[in-house]
Amino acid sequence: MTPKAIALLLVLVSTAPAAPGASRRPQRPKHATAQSAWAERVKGEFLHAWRGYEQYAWGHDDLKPLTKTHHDWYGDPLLMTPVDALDTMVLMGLTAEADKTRDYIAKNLSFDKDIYVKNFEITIRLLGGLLSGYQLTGDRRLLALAEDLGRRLLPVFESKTGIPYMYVNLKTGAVRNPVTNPAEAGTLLVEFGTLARLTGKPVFYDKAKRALVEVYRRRSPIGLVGQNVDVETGEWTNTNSSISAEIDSYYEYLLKCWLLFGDRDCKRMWEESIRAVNRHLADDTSAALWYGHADMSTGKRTATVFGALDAFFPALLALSGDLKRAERLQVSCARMWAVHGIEPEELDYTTMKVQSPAYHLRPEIVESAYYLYHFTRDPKYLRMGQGFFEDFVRACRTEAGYAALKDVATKEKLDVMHSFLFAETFKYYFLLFSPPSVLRFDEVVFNTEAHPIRRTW
Ligand code: DMJ
Repeated sequence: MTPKAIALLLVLVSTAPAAPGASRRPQRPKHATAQSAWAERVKGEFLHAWRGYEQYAWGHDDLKPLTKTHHDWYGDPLLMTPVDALDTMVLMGLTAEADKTRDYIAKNLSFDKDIYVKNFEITIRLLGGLLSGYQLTGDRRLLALAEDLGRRLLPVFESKTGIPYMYVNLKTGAVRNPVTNPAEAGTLLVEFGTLARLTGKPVFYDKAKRALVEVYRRRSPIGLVGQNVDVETGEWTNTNSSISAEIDSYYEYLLKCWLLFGDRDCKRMWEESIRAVNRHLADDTSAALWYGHADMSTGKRTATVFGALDAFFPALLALSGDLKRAERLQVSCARMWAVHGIEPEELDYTTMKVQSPAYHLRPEIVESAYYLYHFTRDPKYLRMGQGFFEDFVRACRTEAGYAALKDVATKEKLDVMHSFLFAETFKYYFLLFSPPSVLRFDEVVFNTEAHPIRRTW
């Protein structure tokens, strides 16, 4: 072949459409390009809210997005928003913002304060955020802060039953509020267990594990737990059972602690619990699947309510391998969202009438879309997430950030922007639209505040 013919052949080969299966330069499928545009949009909205926080509330816990002022949970700031936001910035590749925030936390966050704090909230947001921040960046100052915090929280477990008190004073170790609930007592082991593994101090694991087991031990003969328990007497003070607020993430941690630590007690407790939940709380008709409330001893239905918080359950079912129930329940969650074009805190699923009209910028329904997309790769979950995101931006965006809604029907806003907007809501939207390489799902377990904990110690 002449050199001219060879040149012509090369031109033809390089411009010809690739044969099916041919391995020319790997091309991103069209829908992947569209997805990455969505991920960029989410990042842009995250930055919009973050700039509002930086401008009006820097150094404080939360931004008040309507009055453009700040809010501190306990008077003295604990940097709720920066700690909750840090790992999302790292995952989004916002390096300058992440470095500045990490350095600010390391230099300014102190737990040496004479304040009573809610153990559960501080654990899932701050302990979880510091631990995942440490794992993602290798900054040992974050681990040192986590260990200091963990040590100050430990007195909560000093009850007669081992079930933790709700509040602890960070300086004195004094505890208060003996009536707690399964979620607050049982959503600690992912964080305390990780702290134990990373510091080599088993006390953190042992105390939080005992708390989880002590709640489980008090289940009724039909396998359900109640809503409130006295940590001193071990008696239930409210026997209403559900997967809703005050119980929800107790179930989440039974499964996740098996997956994260390989703890076989957690596996057994999860398997027995989910059987009881599906038997007594599921409202399973041919038309739809919901989960209602029931008396923990008799299983008698006490309420047919479901809400924004309950929308974490499709994700949990999917993670446990029950994709069938997970997909059916997500259909119900999407119907709940569709009633007013954004989900209410609670509705009655038999009438679809709203019972509690607020929307607090919650992430759970997006979390479930992300898990379901991960497990099924069905593009309908991408479309679902896109629809949620459009509605969310339209209803909640403000000049300075994002605001919760007082009423999903009127879309009237509240002067509140919870830190989980950064930790969870934006993160799950971003991960839903991002390629799996941004975060290898199988290598992490998310704590209940969406802080990814890597399964290597
Ligand atoms: C978060 O703090 C956590 O996800 C918690 O488990 C439930 N509530 C909020 C988000 O809705």
